Amino acid sequence: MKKLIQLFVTIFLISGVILFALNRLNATQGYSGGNVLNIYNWGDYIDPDLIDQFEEESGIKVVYQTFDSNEAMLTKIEQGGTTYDIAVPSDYAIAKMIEEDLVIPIDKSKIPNLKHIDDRFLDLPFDPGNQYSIPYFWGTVGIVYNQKLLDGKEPTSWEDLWDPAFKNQILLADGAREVMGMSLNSLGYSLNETDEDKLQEAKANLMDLTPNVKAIVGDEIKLLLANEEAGIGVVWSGDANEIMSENEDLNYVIPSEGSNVWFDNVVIPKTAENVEGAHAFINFMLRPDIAAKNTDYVGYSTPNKDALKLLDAEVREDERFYPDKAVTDTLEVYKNLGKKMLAHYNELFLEFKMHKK
Ligand code: N2P
Repeated sequence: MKKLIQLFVTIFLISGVILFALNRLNATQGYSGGNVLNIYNWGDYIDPDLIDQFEEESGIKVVYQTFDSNEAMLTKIEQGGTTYDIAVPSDYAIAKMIEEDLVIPIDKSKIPNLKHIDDRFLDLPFDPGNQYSIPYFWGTVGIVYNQKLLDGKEPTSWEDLWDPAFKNQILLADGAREVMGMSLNSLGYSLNETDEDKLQEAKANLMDLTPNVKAIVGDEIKLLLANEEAGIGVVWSGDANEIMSENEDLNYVIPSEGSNVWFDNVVIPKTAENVEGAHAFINFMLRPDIAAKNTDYVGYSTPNKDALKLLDAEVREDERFYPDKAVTDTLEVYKNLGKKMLAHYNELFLEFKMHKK
């Protein structure tokens, strides 16, 4: 009898393991059966508790995958073979996706919570009338630095990063527009420059930065900076904000030459198989209590005016992350430069990366 019970228990455990493994396999391949929502988002860009909460409230199972640059996300969606219901590109990437017919219009009647978004984040040039995209977070590109590691030298401009005193101190976010933009801005050019001579000058300028560059990295940049592996990082504002709460020697500055202001919006890719679920998710994320919790977790700036009211004054009034007009006037949005020019930016960035290695 005892043997029989043991046998049953063993069979039960083995089938459990097999079921679990099958489930994982489905998840990693973008499972599309049942009521499932496939989300493709930037890394570290949602409070994981909110995924659980959405699953519980909606009965929809979320399958979640991440990327760490617009270029990586675009390449994957352009290649096809994906069934994402939700993606979160930035401004210029949204314009490109609209142009390439990769996204579907949003049915606003299913997004009543859109009323919580501040008007200044609606109807922006990359998606007039928000036909295809709904605001998620916004922010800047800037410099996070560790006062303790830099012997009292505090960078305030892009140009400062070329100072030989910062040898092997800089970590760069792995994005072509971000790094090329930094170099163009440091030379006094627009980060949307298309003049070939100026682009070559910007690349040569990056080559000159090589001795100061420790590495070009993805989401691990936060951990490396928080652990004081480098004194300086060129990062997106919210990533700086998040690590600043863990290490009080860190500070964030928007460089004096100007920089990039970006807007990340939620879109529904054309390949979506759960359009209904995608609308439910977008509406859920716009609820002020949910958006506030998400903002607290990720550290980025929220376009949701009613969520903002729920945050501590200390957060809302921090001008490094909610800069005033005088600063935002110095900032540029990346333009959609077209397929060819974007490929050229990628190439120049790659040449710099190869040189760096
Ligand atoms: C999140 C990255 C935010 C994206 N780790 C900037 N567009």
